Amino acid sequence: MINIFDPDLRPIAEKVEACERLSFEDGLILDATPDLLGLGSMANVVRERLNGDKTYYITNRHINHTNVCVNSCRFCAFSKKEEEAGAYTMELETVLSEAHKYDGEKFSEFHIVGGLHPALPYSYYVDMIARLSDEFPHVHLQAYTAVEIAYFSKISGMTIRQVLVDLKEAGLGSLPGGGAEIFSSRVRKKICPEKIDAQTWLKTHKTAHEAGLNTNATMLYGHIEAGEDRVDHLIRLREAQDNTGGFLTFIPLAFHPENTKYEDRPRTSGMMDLRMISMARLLLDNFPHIKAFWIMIGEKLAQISLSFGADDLDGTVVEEKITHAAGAKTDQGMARERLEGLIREAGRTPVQRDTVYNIVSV
Ligand code: V47
Ligand code: SF4
Repeated sequence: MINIFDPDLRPIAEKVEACERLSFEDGLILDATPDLLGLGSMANVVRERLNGDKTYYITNRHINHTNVCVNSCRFCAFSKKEEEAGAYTMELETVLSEAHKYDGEKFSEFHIVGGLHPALPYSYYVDMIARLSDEFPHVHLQAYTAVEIAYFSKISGMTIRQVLVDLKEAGLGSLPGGGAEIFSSRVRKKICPEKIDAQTWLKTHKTAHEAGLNTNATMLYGHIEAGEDRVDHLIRLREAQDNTGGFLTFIPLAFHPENTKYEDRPRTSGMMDLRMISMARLLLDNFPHIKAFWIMIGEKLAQISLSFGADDLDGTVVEEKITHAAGAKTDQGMARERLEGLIREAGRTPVQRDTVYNIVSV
């Protein structure tokens, strides 16, 4: 049942009940409505239609091999220049020993992303995947954002397709969803002028899907973007998914301003965090999953988001550096038992999944 007090939401609720696709204009209404509960209950209808009361989580470990980056995105507190204090780059031996650090935890995924290093050779990235794949044949390697893949293509002189095929042959399992930020070129030019444009991000994911690699998608919100930029971003992702069907999940990323060029901006509100999850669930009708990344929005809101459209909390993570560099107050990782407890308390059924949503245990 959908309870709505904003009359502008009623025609949208009728479409949701009839399983009709929402338009750009509908998206603008969702982005502006004060009726968060109306919005959330519509998103919950879709969430339960697609995923019942299941809530997915994964036992994963994040590894960031370097924070050195040739780009200087204005929203990023993680990256450093090579000579700057706090800059680090792991030797491959260190990446391997990091991966072994919690042996016995039975991770099903390593999530690996890093900066665009000015000097590391292309072989470093392929060897990292090959060696991890050799030592951890049962762990799925979700590594390198589209931004990194495009950079590898630049430094190696190979096409994006060749890079993806090469990495897949070495053992790459899928691509994470980072680097999408906001597709609007007006905003992108301001917040990350050196980063690949939206077309290149989308083309890299399309090429990955064609090469048999699934990928995720994200949107960084709560900085200088407007409502129409958020709706535009989601609709462009929906079109991309219509073409290839290779996206697994969408993750809205709440901007953290500390230690960034936008430090004077407030953090996102609870209203906005829940609105992004609900809006994504309603507009991305062809995405099987919407992930509430508990690291970014906090355990408490992530738990509530399970009734506002989200069906996935991501995972144990162990060590998160990117959002914590920008002032995240959450823990860096969470025990599997705690994740399960949060899900159960929210009235949902915890389902342990692997990266591509095969069920590991219920
Ligand atoms: O692309 C950078 C974002 C992303 C900040 O695929 C920031 O399952 C908030 O994409 N405040 C990398 N966000 C992380 C990422 C991700 C995370 C979890 C799961 C998955 C997945 C992907 O982090 C970057 C950028 O959009 N980011 N700085 C910041 N200050
Ligand atoms: Fe580099 Fe990525 Fe940070 Fe941009 S967001 S500065 S590309 S590490």
